[in-house]
Amino acid sequence: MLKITGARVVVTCPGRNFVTLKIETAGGLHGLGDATLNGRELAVASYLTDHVIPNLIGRDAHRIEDIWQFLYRGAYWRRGPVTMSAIAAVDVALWDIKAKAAGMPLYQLLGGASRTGVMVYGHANGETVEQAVEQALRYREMGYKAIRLQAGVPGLPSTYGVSKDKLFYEPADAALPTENVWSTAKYLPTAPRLFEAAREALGWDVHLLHDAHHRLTPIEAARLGRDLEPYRPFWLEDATPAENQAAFRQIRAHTTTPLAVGEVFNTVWDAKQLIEEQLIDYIRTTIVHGGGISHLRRIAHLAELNNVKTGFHGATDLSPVCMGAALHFDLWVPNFGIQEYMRHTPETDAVFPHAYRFEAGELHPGEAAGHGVDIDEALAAKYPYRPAQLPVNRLEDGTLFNW
Ligand code: KDG
Ligand code: MG
Repeated sequence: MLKITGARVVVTCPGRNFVTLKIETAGGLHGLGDATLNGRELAVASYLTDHVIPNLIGRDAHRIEDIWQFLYRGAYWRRGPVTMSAIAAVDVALWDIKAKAAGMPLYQLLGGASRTGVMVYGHANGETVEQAVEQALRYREMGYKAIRLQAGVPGLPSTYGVSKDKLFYEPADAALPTENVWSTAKYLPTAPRLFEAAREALGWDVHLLHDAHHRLTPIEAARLGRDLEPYRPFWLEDATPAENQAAFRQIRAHTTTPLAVGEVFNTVWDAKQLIEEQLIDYIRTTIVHGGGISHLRRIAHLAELNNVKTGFHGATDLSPVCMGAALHFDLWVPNFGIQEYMRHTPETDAVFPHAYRFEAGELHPGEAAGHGVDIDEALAAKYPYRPAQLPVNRLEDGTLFNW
């Protein structure tokens, strides 16, 4: 029995908001879990403080599965991003504690390393195709083996994935949502042009990825997938909104471009049909939004049976605590594909000292006991919460669209 004696939520904003759960035990060990849900941070903080923490005190920190089931089944109201992010925070903090108690890095508890490092992809973007390709060349110089490419769309004032600050893209940029304008007709020819220019400049010895960010219909996505085929993309991500899982049948039927989806999913139920019908190639749901290590493990096993690999979401709104846990998972999981790695700012890295490191296009979780990520609470307190929401998107005639 390793008694949980305390738990609290730390909200901090070292450049962007992060919600972190800290669980303390009688033995003096503590564990951390990320609970950040971009633009809706305080909802998860309240869910944890008001409804979860009172249920944790006095329980045995070693009974991770029982606590997971208690929080999932016991709430009666299942699933959803707020609930599942809160459960994930508890789950990851408990895995952190268990691994610390064992004196082992977390990946050893999961089954040990399946590889020597975790291949990551970085984000190259620019207002124009030329600028995006220039950035891609910089990423290759930094050692990246895989690069996501996003470029501005001629005729649109701004678009998803294009930022002024080239290393730290942060879309949640205002207390009330920024309004963007979208035109699929203007966008569709730009991605193939971008990939053509990138292959010319970078050659074929680097993986290239692209995110359509939920903006296409299945038939538009099918056409884009076909147009990208000559450039052999590693994946086309979030081609179409995925609440309608069967919609991916149409895309799949028309293109051999690999498909990735799932960063907004919360449970295996969001992806069951996509995985079982082998409609996708990569599942992007990651630790914090998908119920933690205990639930991601179930998703990954189902995916493995159906030739689907992992490709975890790793944007800056997933804290270093999530990244640390994800890297241990990535190092172990047999059907690993790739890990997204958008760098955090130096301020964020200082608040969350971590054992993981980047080297030659790969991340390694390090050998510290637990998941290897801690929080400097005194420093965190210097960065109070600032309201920030993600943008919304409208079509040129004003119709509200997907962002
Ligand atoms: O909070 C939303 C971001 O994490 C998301 O827009 C980033 O699509 C994204 C990606 O692939 O990193
Ligand atoms: Mg994405």
